Amino acid sequence: MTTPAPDRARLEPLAEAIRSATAAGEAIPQLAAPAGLDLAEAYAVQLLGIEARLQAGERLTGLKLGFTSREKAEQMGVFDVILGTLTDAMEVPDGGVLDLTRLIHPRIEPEIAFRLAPGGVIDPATDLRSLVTHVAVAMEVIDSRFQNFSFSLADVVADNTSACRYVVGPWQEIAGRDLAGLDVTLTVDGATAASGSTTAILGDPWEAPAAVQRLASTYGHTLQGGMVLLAGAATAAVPLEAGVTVTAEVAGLGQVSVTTGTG
Ligand code: OOG
Ligand code: MG
Repeated sequence: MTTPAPDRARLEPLAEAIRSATAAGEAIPQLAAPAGLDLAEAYAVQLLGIEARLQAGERLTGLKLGFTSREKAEQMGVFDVILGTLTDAMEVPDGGVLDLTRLIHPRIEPEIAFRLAPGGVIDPATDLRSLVTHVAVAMEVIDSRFQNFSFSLADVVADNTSACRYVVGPWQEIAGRDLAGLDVTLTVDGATAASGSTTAILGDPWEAPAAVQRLASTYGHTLQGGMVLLAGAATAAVPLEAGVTVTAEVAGLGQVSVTTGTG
């Protein structure tokens, strides 16, 4: 999406405020209401922030949905499905160390990830689901740049849907896999911290690619071959502390884990 010049002048400082809060690891007050941001402008702020990250050398790796589950929507008081953007700087390897330095108030949540077939830019009219080749258990670390992890719909969209880090487990070939009704468990040092079912994700995680496609074409996100799509959390998010190992498991699909550290 190219943002018209007058909007750019108004929206760029908002993207910059979010960028510097992220870099400093310091929360800022909500900004959508004072700036009078509507939803389309909030997405434009998000995309300006991503543009700056790409200019600084990051690479686009995927897209993510938020508030696809009722429990998440209730936890945060936001009831619309939202789309955010993932880059390589947010990726943590399965079994790797997640550095909490300069994260503000990180939380972790279990997700399902899809991978699209390799290729170039995808025509927005293509059925995205037909391009999915692999699925995996994943976790997303979210870290709102807003004080008290509290925001309006436009705030959280401008803040790239609180996207912070993500970790994807071993990819499985889809081969007509049914993804609804699978038990999901999130454990911290072996103790269950959250549990639920993949049915919590839009009724069936297979609904996620169409939701990504709809939001991407409405708000101007690029769809590219090889991208990872995060379908949204299956449970409420859990606050993350240093020195713990967090594992997400989805019955029949596998598991993924990460250990937190500081520096
Ligand atoms: C927004 C992100 C929501 C999900 O999976 O539902 C999200 C937030 O909760 O701060 O990523
Ligand atoms: Mg999420």
